[in-house]
Amino acid sequence: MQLNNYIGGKWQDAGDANYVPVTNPANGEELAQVRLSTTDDVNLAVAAAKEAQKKWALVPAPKRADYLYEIGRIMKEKKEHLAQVLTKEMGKVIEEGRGEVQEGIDMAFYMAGEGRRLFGQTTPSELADKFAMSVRAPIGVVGLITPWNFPVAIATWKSFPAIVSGNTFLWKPATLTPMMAYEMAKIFEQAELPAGVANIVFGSGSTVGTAMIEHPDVKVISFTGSTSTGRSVAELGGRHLKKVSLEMGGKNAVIVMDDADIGLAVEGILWSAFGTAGQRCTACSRVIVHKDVKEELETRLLEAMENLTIGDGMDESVRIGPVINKQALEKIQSYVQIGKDDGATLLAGGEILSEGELSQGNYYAPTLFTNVARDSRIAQEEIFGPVVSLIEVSSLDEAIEVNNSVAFGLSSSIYSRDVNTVFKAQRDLDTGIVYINAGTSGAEIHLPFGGTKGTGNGHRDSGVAALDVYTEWKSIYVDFSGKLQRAQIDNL
Ligand code: UN1
Repeated sequence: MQLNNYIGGKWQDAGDANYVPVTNPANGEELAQVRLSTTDDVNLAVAAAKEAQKKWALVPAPKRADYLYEIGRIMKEKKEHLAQVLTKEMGKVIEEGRGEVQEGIDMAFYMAGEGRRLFGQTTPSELADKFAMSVRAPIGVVGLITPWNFPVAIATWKSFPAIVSGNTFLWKPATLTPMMAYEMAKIFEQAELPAGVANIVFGSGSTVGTAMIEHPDVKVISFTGSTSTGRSVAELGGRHLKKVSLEMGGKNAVIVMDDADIGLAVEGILWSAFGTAGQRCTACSRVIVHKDVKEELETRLLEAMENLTIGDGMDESVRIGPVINKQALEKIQSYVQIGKDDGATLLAGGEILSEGELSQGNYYAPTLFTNVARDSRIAQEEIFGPVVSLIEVSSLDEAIEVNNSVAFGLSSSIYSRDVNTVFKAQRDLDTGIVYINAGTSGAEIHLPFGGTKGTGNGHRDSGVAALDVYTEWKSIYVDFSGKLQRAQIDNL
């Protein structure tokens, strides 16, 4: 199967004749080939999106929402198929594949509801017989750059608020996971979304991403991916005065206090650290544990880790699938070496798994380090794999300080039964998302998603906050006095 661009409602060959294979990380099987695009393809897509946007902006928002209801309905109907494609191309276990598709369905219905809200504000004027209001106005053509770890959900977080608020978009999915974008294009077509509202251009960040950011008709860039790429996106976007929304890395911690329900904490850590093989920006990669329960937590975590079945995510009994590719395996392995060299104690894992059938795919053993120094590289840098570091502390204040000592601020979590402890923690943990008695992952789509510090640049995906990325406030004054009224002068 060869994947081509979807531009202006048509399937179009990309200009670059080169194809990149899409392989199943569970077994190396080639699933498809994706044709790479050139700057010309981007220009074509932007032109189609710009043309379509003029009409789309005039479609009443509740009508735009009807397309989202239809998209959500089709996604629901195709949920199992979509989940299977997702698991095959990305590797996450099928249960999580279904979960991710569900996240997209939820986003469709949630944002469709926004079509009947998109609330503005009315504000009293300081002058008599004058009415004042502010409304959300669409911005134009928006460019979406999405990562491979959530090939469908993250695209829905961005594209659905964009279209319900009257924009059209150009989407560059990750070249490692283009099949979900292809599936979504088919759904847009089936939902009869007007041509040019949704455009998909496959290709590399350096060509397609750069061309999108530099194009004068692309007004907003929404990016999710690594901090280093995000920084380049922001720099280039800044030069071209683009509104840039960034969602980047995490170094999320679970804090386990001495009064925590340890069994519950173990379950939360396992789910957040090893789910999606640790390849979530919300993954737990640090456990900050009170010294009085450290030993118990280590023992119980190790016990529980023995039951984690590893293999092809299509097998319903498997809990941990492969990582995305060989480079990811190497990166994880090099961090494990750094951890050992820095004097951390390796309690479990720490190796590439290559026995039997596992040799066909990219499998890394769930890995647990303890006695990790809080400032060591494995405790500070994002690894994006199934590796978790235990750090010992003696008090809540110290735990919060350690949590906040990293360059990222996406998600954090605390396990404690004490109401004072958890209320203080939710206030002082410097992250965009805080969980009390739950792991660091599992954000729901109707709440703002994003983080502080190196995780982002102040914008949020998801929730009502996403509308701020794709709309501009327009303030409207209606003077019905029939005479000249001067604000700041005549009302004194
Ligand atoms: C990501 O890892 O980029 O909160 C997104 C979660 C998911 C989304 C993760 N709902 O874990």
